[in-house]
Amino acid sequence: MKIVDAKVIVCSPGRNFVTLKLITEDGIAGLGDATLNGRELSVASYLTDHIIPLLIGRDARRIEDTWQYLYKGAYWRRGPVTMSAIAAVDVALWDIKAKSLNVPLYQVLGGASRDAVMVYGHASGDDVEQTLGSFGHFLSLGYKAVRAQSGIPGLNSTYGISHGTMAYEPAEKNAPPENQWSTEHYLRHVPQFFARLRKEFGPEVHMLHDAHHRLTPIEAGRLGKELEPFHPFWLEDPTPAELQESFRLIRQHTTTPLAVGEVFDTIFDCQQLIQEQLIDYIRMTVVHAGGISHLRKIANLAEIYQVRTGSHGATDLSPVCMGAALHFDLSVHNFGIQEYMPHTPETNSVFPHAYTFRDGFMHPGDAPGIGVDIDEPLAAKYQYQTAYLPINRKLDGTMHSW
Ligand code: GCO
Ligand code: MG
Repeated sequence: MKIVDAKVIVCSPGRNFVTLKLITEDGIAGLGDATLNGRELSVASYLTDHIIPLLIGRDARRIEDTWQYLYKGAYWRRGPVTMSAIAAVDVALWDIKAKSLNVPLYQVLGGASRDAVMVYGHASGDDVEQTLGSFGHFLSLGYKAVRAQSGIPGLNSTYGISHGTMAYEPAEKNAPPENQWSTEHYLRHVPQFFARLRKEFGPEVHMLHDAHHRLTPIEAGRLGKELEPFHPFWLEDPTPAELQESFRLIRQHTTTPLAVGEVFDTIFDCQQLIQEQLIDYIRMTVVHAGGISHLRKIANLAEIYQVRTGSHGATDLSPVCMGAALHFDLSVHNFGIQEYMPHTPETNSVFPHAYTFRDGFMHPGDAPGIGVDIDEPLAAKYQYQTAYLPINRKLDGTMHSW
């Protein structure tokens, strides 16, 4: 089953997406997401310039061999651009494999380990009252787990707060927006905010929070400890994780569960975090972590150490990634939770899909393959637009992690 054609489709139905489409000699088409927010064209060019010429004529059935060929064959290993490009090929090949067998992808991945996958939504607001309203709205939609981010008194902007009624969307056209940061303001605010949330919504709902890489380990230890009475499901990205051993310090101070990894791209980024049981959830997802093949190896390593998955699922991952992630989530034994931000109607019309949401849970559907398609003529109407993620500065102007 030879690959005879490949194309990279860049479109912007509200935000930018990069999609790889592979076609076999039997006419089966497979899709893979290759979107890297704010750096989309680099992955598109890596695919067009370096990968596609190597794929034409290869046997589409040899998924693992192709993965190794692209990973080892490049000599220059790892990195988000390389791994997103490899992921797109890998997912497209899994899509083709499952379509050629006429089954949904999860059946090829060992079958379903559960009936459906629990997802969490994103509540946010300029202040606590508004965030409580947004949280209640997610509960009324059936969500069993909700992430809560609120504006911080004294700061004119922060991570995770949407503009008006739009879902939170960090990428902005033309130049990077600038956010303001103060660790002191943040640490004073979040425990009170979580106390209000728990009081208002009772003990059952899972409450999540994203610190978005902004604290030092000891500050994260303090926050984790102060949140313990309110039983958060997880505290995400408490500190930047380049230094994996820094999580030891957080662990010494708190039993609040920790989730990390949306910016990681290979198993080597989380090996120590997993093997020393320094985290509870690994946040890596299909598109940025080398595809289904590599992510399954990460999940298998994590399973031995009782770490569960909690894949990234913001709107900057396309519906192609979301579909693939749901097949992964349904099949892997140590699934924990899946992030879910619904895409805009424009995005959904460009990417028709079989996955569904019901009562806080999602299912990838039973269409053959990953169950996500792309409407190419419609995609062509939405031209790429330069967009940047925000940057973050402390009140004195010092650059800080965003
Ligand atoms: C999350 C993430 C996102 C990222 C975004 C960057 O937990 O969903 O932190 O909001 O910031 O995906 O592109
Ligand atoms: Mg995050």
